[in-house]
Amino acid sequence: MSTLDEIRESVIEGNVNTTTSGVEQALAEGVEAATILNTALIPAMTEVGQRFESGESFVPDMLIAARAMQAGLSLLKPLLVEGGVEPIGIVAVGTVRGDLHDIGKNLVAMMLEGAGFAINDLGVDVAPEIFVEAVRDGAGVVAMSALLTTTIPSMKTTIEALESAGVRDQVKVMVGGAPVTQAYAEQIGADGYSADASSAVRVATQLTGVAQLLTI
Ligand code: B1M
Repeated sequence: MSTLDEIRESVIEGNVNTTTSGVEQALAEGVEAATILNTALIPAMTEVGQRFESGESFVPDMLIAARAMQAGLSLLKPLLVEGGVEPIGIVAVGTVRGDLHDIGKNLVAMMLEGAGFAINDLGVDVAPEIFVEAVRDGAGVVAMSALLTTTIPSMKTTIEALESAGVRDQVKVMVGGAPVTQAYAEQIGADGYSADASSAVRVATQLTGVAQLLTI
């Protein structure tokens, strides 16, 4: 079994120790951080989700797999986020109200930080008024993540809260997460949508007008 296969299995089993030792080993073998992320960690979570869906595994299995994934990610973070200079903008990132999934949101935050944005991480289960407050505190982009079909309506509620608070025109809103689509983003009046963390960087830089300053 290759080191990447071992990492994938370790995450699926929720084994923090073998996930971290596997990631360390892969890095020592010269495997790129992005390759470890995209070919071992993320596919492992996809597999965990499929097993949950088919009734083969349960919520605790997802939880321990998520812990192992986060442990692996924390080793990759310094490599994915290269020290920026002056921030190119402030992004308030959060998982919307009612939703506790934060791995995708953390990845998006990490990639945006790597691209030079300052991140105001609002966490999970973020109420619309907290996003409003973040805009009043200077965020130029609100980046909302949702993983549940039952929580994506919170994105619309948040945009409405930004409008009611009179700050909608001060901020660009971008949305993403597995159940979110470009069509849904347009329907709720978001400015941008992206399917994954790396395209989130492209969208954020385009929305803020800094894309032309970077080689993205
Ligand atoms: Co949950 N869960 N979960 N879960 N969970 C899913 C999402 C699910 C698809 C599993 C399944 O049935 N196959 C399903 C949702 C079904 C649906 O709504 N259609 C589900 C369910 C049902 C639930 C509960 C309701 C289960 C229950 O209690 N009965 C419950 C809800 C709790 C709540 O939030 N209120 C629940 C709980 C949990 C745990 C807490 C146990 C745990 C989360 C732990 C954590 O996040 N710290 C968990 C997990 C781990 C998952 C799966 C297995 C993995 C999610 C993940 O981290 N993926 C997930 C199945 C799956 O996704 N295959 C599942 C890896 C991550 C890198 O991908 O988050 O998609 P993702 O992020 C991607 C893109 O989506 C995108 O970029 C990321 C990187 O490329 N992206 C953005 C994300 N946000 C973005 C924002 C952007 C742009 C791109 O711009 C702003």
